[in-house]
Amino acid sequence: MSTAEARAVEQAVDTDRYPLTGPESAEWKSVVSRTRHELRSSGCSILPDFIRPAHQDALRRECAEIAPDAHYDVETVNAYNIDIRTPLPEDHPGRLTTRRGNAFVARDRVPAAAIIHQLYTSELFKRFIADCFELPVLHELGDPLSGLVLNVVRPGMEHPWHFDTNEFTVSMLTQEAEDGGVFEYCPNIRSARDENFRDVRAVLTGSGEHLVRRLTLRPGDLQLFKGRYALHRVSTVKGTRARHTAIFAYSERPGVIGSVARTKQLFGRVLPEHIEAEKKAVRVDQLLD
Ligand SMILES: O=C(O)CCC(=O)C(=O)O
Ligand SMILES: [Fe+2]
Repeated sequence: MSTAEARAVEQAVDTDRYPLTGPESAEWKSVVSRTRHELRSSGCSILPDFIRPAHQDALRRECAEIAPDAHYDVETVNAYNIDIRTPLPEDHPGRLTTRRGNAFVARDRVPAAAIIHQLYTSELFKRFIADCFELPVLHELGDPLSGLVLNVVRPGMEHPWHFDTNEFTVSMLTQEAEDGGVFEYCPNIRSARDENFRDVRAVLTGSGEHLVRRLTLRPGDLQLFKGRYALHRVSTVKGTRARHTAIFAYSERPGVIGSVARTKQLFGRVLPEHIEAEKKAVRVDQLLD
């Protein structure tokens, strides 16, 4: 850890409440143990005011400045993010489709000095997050676009019900909607062994209200979430202001890069790194040409 990194983290993060600069201290262990407990029981933990109130306006402003760079794509999706043409039985919840109403700003549009970028690349932050998720280590994605993104949901739009591909997600609201735009989720609605299509279908068709929890998130709160097992969405944003969330993607493996097809869909473009990675993936060996 460099002193400059520790200073940057200390400035923005409320290190009195969240002692990132004191790994393994008693305070660190106490926050980690509380977070682990919540993640085990409901798959979600919120760390309120993770960013100091004095820095929350800078956080909002930095992200609002890049929000116009979000890529919009009219995409019809299902909760499983699988091809909607996949043949499925009549009553399968994967047959229920919606328009994806959110848009992402890619990592290469986030200035290196922005708070969210400083956090994403911070060794202290990564170590803290890994410890909360009970993982030995976490790596930034090798993907130059999808590792750190800003999720933009404009008024009148929603980010529809879905499961994440990643087992865990780290995110931070940077700008709240005036009304609506609520994060809703169904804790542990499925597991690695049981898809529980009946309840998923109930939620998607509006009769599973008893399974849904709602979160009140504020800008600067950090959210740790196990989105592979919890169906979740952002409800329709109302009022005049868009809702912005920074999404920090990490992996247990180093060098993870998204496919060319998915990257094009999310960001409307690919970089040489994506094409290179796809070429390597189809080769039987790693020998030079
Ligand atoms: O913006 C949010 O709060 C949720 C984003 C989300 O669920 C996702 O990007 O998978
Ligand atoms: Fe998600």
